[in-house]
Amino acid sequence: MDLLEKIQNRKAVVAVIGLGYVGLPLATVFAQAGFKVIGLDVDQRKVDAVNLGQSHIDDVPSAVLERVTISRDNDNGTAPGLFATSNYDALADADAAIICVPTPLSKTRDPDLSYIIAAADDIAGRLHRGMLVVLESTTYPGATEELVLPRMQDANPQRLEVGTDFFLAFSPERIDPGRTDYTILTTPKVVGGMTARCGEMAAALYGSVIEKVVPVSSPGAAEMVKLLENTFRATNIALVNEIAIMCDKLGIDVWEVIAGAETKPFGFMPFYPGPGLGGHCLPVDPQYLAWKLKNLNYNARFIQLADEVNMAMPDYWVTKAQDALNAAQKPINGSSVLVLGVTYKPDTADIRESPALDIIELLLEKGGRVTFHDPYVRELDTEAYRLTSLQDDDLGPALEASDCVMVVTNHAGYDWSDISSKSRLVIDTRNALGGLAGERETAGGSLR
Ligand code: SAJ
Repeated sequence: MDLLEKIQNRKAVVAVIGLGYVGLPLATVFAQAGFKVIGLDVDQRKVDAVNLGQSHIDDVPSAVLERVTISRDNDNGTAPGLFATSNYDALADADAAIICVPTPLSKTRDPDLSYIIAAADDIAGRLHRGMLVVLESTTYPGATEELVLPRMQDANPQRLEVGTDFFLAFSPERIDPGRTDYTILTTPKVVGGMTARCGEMAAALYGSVIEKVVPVSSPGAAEMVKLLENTFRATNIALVNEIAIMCDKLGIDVWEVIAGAETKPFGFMPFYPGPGLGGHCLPVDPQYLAWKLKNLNYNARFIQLADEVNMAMPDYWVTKAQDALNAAQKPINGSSVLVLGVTYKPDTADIRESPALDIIELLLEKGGRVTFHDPYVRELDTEAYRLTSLQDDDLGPALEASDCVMVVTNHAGYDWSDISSKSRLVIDTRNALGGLAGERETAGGSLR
């Protein structure tokens, strides 16, 4: 039975490398669809937890995971279900291997490709005829062809040929943790194969679980689709952050302006000013594109400028706090500042690249006496400082005691009316207080 038939009969064994916020949901939906799935991860704790039906990913409830996991013992080859292992030799049993490993930036903000390379090497040693390899991790255009393909071809003495002996594609992940209006099954899946046959195999595999598959002509096109999506967001967020600064200087309320622009039913898409650009996607993905183009002697100016604007927002907001305290004849040095919300976006527990971390560091550098509260975060332990969250969810006393309150992440659970009434000075980076604030500064800062 060839790969296509195995996929159509759900007899294909699918390996997912990396059981994080992308890999675990993907492994789960393939298992739910009746495939035998091998979940691979270097973290033995994650492997053990998955096999016990204990999920470490919010989007995969443990009750769901429990229903699809099978232990290795009753594994009879292609029995449907998911089992997890840290033994990459299991790849020898896989008909398809999907790479869902991290693609972070290094300390010098260059791409860290070590995880992709390690996964490719892990597969290459077990590559066999008829196997499909798909890279999902967000990366620069050309990575699949330049990093993964050579490792597949060179690893085998019999030198398997792509498109005939094995198949290779790129398919960007579009998982948005916590989103419920679009799920992994209902979000269209872009697929770009090294050859037409590669694309056909990858489309057949994803098409067996995901509602809509969107074939493109090559892995490079698919890699670029993802980078366009997230570069579009990062640059538009930077644009609206700069518009906010302009409105501040013009004495115009940027939030009123955005609300007005939003009434245009076509040709406009709202983005909102904030404390900066956080998360593991937007601050990172465009840098992969810029890095690739730098190697081609091209300067990706929009990405560079957007990065500068977004990364300058924490300083902009701390300066607003400093100026507002100064207006109340209080130096920031020695003033008590309460930071509300430290995750990178509301109603998530993720603090990766959160601008709140930079805001707190800047406040501490200026001598501010900083406390923070976040319903999802109990402690911040960075290279620059270590702070424990306010434990008491009754914020009243802390609000009243603070010289300045900075709203950095507008979690849905905050009582903005209470915060507004009990705070002497609020610097509101998210317009969370909206009309609640008294006299408002134009860029969303409100003074008491
Ligand atoms: N942000 C703003 N203003 C905005 C929108 C976002 O300041 O108008 C900030 C957020 O506070 C956050 C950062 O930008 O710090 C990123 O926010 P995000 O809404 O883009 O959320 P992410 O980083 O989780 O992006 C993910 C991406 N999903 C995938 O890569 C699969 C992105 O492509 C999605 O469009 C985005 O979720 C989404 O729409 O929620």
